[in-house]
Amino acid sequence: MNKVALITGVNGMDGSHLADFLLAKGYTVFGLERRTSRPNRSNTSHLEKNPNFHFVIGDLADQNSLLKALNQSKPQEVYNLAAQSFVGSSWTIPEQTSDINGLGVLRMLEAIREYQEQSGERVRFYQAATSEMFGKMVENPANETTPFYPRSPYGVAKLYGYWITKNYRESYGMFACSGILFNHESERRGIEFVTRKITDGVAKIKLGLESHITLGNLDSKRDWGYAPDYIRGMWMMLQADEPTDYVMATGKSHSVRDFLDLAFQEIGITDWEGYVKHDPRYMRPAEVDVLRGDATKAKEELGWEPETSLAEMVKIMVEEDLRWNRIVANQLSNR
Ligand code: G4F
Repeated sequence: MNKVALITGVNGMDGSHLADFLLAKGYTVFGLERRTSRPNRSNTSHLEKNPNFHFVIGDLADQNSLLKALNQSKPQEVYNLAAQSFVGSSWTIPEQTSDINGLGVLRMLEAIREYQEQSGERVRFYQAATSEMFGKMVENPANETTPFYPRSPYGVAKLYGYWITKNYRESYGMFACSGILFNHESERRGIEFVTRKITDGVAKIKLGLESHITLGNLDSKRDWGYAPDYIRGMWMMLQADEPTDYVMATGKSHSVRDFLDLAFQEIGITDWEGYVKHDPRYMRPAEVDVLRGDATKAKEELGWEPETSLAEMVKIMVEEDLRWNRIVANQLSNR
């Protein structure tokens, strides 16, 4: 019998890559999406006709909808990737961020507990935790024993999700674990995140569609990896003999400036300063200055390692944004 997985947040970058990954492994995949008047399926429209993939309606704000989704899909594995994922917005909508990123995890764990009791089946649960929980970085690089110091409502809410997952593992013996993933990006990244904002902006500059990119803090540093590498790590965590938490990271930290260097290099520009403007609107009330992770535990226990370098990832992202912007520009000029 093929395995069945339920993914929350399936329309996001991670959710859509994970659906592709699990389908290629022969899983039947159910993707939870919220009811909206217009579903946001730009990352998942290619799955609509796949007979092994099914959308299911549900919401992390509605526990009963989660139980229904579990009963409908009957999964062996649940990947909780749904979240208010943009750190910057967590100061504007702190309560909604806390509800979904914090209490939403509790609702899913409770729904799984009830589903397990009713059906007699066992479910393995993956929680998308984050390096934002390290925030001020008490220790550099950070590993699974580093104390947390979140710097945003987003980070604080994710910390609740992390602790409640650990607590349900210890309280009820659930196979529940958190992946403490450092920044990971791809060509499917939302345009509001700095990496995609840069690669899309660079592509538009190359095609003469824009004259500049407007950004905030160029000095902050992140440990950036390629999302499909991290998706593989999520799956490996749920195949382990015992549930536990893992840091996943490249171990290397680069500034936003370094990212700009690499992206502009892809279009043959080395002196990019004149193409980048500053706007204080993109500065945050509290910044995470630097993030860098130590993934030794994941390497030793799971055999997980990132395979794609930052330069390779930037190349993929710029090429995809060039391709996409060309299509849009052609469509507009043919009108
Ligand atoms: O791309 P970002 O918005 O990502 P951030 O805040 O690091 O969060 C991402 O990674 C986390 C893991 O550590 C995830 F949990 C989270 O869900 C998300 O995936 O910003 C990166 C850095 C920040 O320091 C920000 O201040 O880039 C800086 N930045 C400078 N100018 C900008 C901009 N960020 C954005 N989004 N837009 C700018 O114009």
